[in-house]
Amino acid sequence: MSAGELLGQIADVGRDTRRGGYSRHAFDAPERELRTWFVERAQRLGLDVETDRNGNLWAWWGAPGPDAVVTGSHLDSVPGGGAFDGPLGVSSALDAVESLQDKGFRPAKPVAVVVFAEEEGGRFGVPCLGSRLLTGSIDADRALALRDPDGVTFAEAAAATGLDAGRVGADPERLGLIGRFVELHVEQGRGLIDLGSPVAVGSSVIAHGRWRFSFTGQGNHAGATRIADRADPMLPAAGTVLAVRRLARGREDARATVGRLVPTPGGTNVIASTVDLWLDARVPGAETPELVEEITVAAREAAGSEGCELAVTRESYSGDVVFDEPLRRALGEWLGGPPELPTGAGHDAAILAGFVPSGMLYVRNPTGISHAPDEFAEDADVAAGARALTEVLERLAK
Ligand code: HGY
Ligand code: MN
Ligand code: MN
Ligand code: MN
Repeated sequence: MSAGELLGQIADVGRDTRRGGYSRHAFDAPERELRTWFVERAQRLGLDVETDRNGNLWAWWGAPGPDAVVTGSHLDSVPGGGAFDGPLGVSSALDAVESLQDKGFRPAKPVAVVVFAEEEGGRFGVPCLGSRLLTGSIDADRALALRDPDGVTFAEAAAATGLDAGRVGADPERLGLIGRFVELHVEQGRGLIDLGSPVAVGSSVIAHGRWRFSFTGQGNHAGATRIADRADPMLPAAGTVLAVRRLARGREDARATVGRLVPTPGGTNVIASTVDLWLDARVPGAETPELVEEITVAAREAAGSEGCELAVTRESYSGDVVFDEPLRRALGEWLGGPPELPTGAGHDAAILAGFVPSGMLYVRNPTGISHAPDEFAEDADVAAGARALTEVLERLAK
C-alpha cells in the first residue's frame, strides 16, 4: 500500500473526526483512533509496539537497544488542522520500514518508529509535551498539573489512558538508546513550491514560545452599565491583539499570533469579568523575549486605561535550533543534494536535537498552508518522501 493510500486512510479518519468540527487532540478518542491505526499497522509489519511512561508510542524493529535509528512524528493535531501535519511522518516511517522489509534489508541496529504525544499542545497548552517529558525538558510536576480547557489535569488524562502518573517524566534510559532521530514532516510553508523540489532537508527551527495574557475587569450587565462605569477586559484584550501585529511588523521576520481569545463568562449581554488570550510569538535569533516584553508593555497600558488588571504567564519557550551538521550533510548527500529549509514550525525533532543527533525531511505541500484543512501533499511527493526516508533509514541502520 503506498504512503499516499495510507494517508488517504488517515485523512479519512482525520476528516471523520472533523465531521463534527472536531479535530484530533492528544489523549482524546479521535487521536486514539489514529493510535489504533498505527499499532495495528506496525504489528502487521512485525514491529513490537510499546507505550512509554509518558504516553509516547514506540514500534521497534528488532529488540530495543543502543544506537537505535529512530524516526516518526505525531498523530495529534490542532483544532481544525490538516490531515498531514504529523501523520505524514508516521505513515511514511511505516511505509519506509515496509519497503526495507520487502527488499530483504536486515537492520544492523535497532530501528524504531515513534509517535510523540501532544506535539501540538492542543489540549494541555505546551507543545511537544511527549518529547519534552522524554528528554526531561519540562518538569514532571509542572506537566502533571497542566489542565485542559475542561479543567482535566494531564495527570488525570494520563491515568485515564493507563499511564502511571508517578512515572511520568524524564526517561534517560530510553533517550540513551537513540543513536539518530530523523523526522519526516509535510512542509508548512511555500519553500518547496518555489524551489520546485518534492523533498527538502531541514536546517533549523526558529525560536518560539507561548504566553497567556489574563485581563481582569468587572463583570456587569450589558444594558444597565453606562460606558463611563465600565472596566471591560475585552477592550485591553482587543488593543493587545492589534499591538501584537503592529509590534511584530516592526521586527525582521517576526511572527506573532493571537489564535485563541476566551472571554468569561462569554454572554452576549454580559460585560466579561475576565478575558484570556494566548500569544504565540516566534522571532529568529534571541529576540522573541524582547518582542513579548514590548507587547506586554502595550497590554499593561491598555489594561490600565480601562481599569483592568493584567497577569502574563509564559507557558512554553524553545530557543533557535540548528539541526546536527554531520547528519544534515549526510542526509543531503544520500538524497542527491535536495534543498535545505529553515522552518518557523516547531517539531519534536527540534526538542530531541538538544539531546541526540537529529534531522528532518520535508515533503512539498502544494498549498503551503498548514494548521488548516487546506494542508495537502500530492501522492507522488508523499511517495518521494517515503523513498527518501527509506534511503536514510537504510544508510543509518546498516
Ligand atoms: O506550533 C507548531 O509550530 C507546531 O505545529 N507544533
Ligand atoms: Mn503542527
Ligand atoms: Mn507537526
Ligand atoms: Mn437579565
